[in-house]
Amino acid sequence: MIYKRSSALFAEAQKVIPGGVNSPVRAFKAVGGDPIFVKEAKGAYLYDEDGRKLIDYIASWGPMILGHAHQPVVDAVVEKAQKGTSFGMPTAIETEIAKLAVSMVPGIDKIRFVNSGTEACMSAVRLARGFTGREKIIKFAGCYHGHSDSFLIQAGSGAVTFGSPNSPGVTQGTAKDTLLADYNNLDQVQALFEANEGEIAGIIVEPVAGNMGCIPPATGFLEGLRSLCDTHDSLLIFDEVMTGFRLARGGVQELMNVRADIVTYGKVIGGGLPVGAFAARTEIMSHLAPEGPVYQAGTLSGNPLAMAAGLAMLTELNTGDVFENLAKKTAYLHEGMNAVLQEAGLTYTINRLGSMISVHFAKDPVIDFKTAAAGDNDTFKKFFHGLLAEGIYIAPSAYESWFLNDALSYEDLDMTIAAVKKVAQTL
Ligand code: KE4
Repeated sequence: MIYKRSSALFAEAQKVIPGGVNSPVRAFKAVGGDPIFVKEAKGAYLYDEDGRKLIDYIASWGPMILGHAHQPVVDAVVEKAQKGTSFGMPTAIETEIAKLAVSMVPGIDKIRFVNSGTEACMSAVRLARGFTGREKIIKFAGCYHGHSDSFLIQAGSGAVTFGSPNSPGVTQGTAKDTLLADYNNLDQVQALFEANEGEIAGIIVEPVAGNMGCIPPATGFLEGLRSLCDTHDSLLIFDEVMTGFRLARGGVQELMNVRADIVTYGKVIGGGLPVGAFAARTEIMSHLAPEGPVYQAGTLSGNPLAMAAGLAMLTELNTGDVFENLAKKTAYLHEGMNAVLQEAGLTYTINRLGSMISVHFAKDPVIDFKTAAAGDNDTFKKFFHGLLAEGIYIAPSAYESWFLNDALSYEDLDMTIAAVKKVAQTL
């Protein structure tokens, strides 16, 4: 089904923006058709340019955990904007949100704000290299840590969706310092350490993967990475850009009781404005400029407008039981979808953890990139477009997680399950 106004806007956009979008995964390349252009959003609903109301399951890829245009966040942004949005000078609000974030997350003493998850992860790796004096990092096939050169080596998310995990423009000089292992495979990580003894600055991992669909860590996986880093004096970097302030107040470190050395953030921490961050204990963060020699900077880092949105968001999340509510809603959706997909006699598997969930049309359990890639993408395309026609917007790629927001009502979930039931009959 095409949506006239969105398609017209897409044609216009392509004249002046590469691919018509400012981030590839929005272009619907993985599912076909023209992307939907959103006019506005409120709560759990998107309102597209063709006047349709859609129940939203990507929440801007995670940030809108409390729903769109959440009033306390809007109020904070409007108030701050009237007093100036950025000064390039320190402001008190940066300390306020930094103190709150540090109080919510175990194992960190200090935090540096940047403008995106990519910047946070790129900076965290540089800090790990500066702190250890080593050059190599280990990442996992299918995990995505943003578009910095060191990470576009079998990255997940958009890069995998395009089927070209190694991006042109990444030099061999860079690629040689990124070692790859399969997610949930500790033996491979052990082998990499043995083959590169004394050369590995750290491991960067999505502690719950969200860029191959949602893939929880196997039992003992994170603990195993922790132990290997301790044995080899390397740093463990948890990329919590997706999971931070989403799966628990203290993220996966709290949920799984595994401590990282450096943790990166994005998405939720900015309340929908461009904010990333990376955090660690004082011993590590003291290596960062201007205190230490590891350079990192940013014109708009910690700007008051973004900090106001982030502070309002974290303040909302710091009290109440949004994480438990979201986990219950996601379990309800899981059970409902499972029942109707099974009834339709389909081959599928559903992965879920907290408010992250994904549906894979694969016969084997999806535990890493290889098993995620074995999913039937043609069926996923029909599933995506069928749901869209029913007013349900899920991630436009099988390599993405869905993100529930707490504005979703159980009626919305029931409508979604009914739509899945209807679409499942056509697959
Ligand atoms: P950004 O630079 O897009 O803010 O964050 C990069 C990033 C880092 N780490 C993880 C675990 C991430 O998931 C991301 C970004 N996630 C994608 C969605 N899978 C953002 C969507 C997009 O690229 O447009």
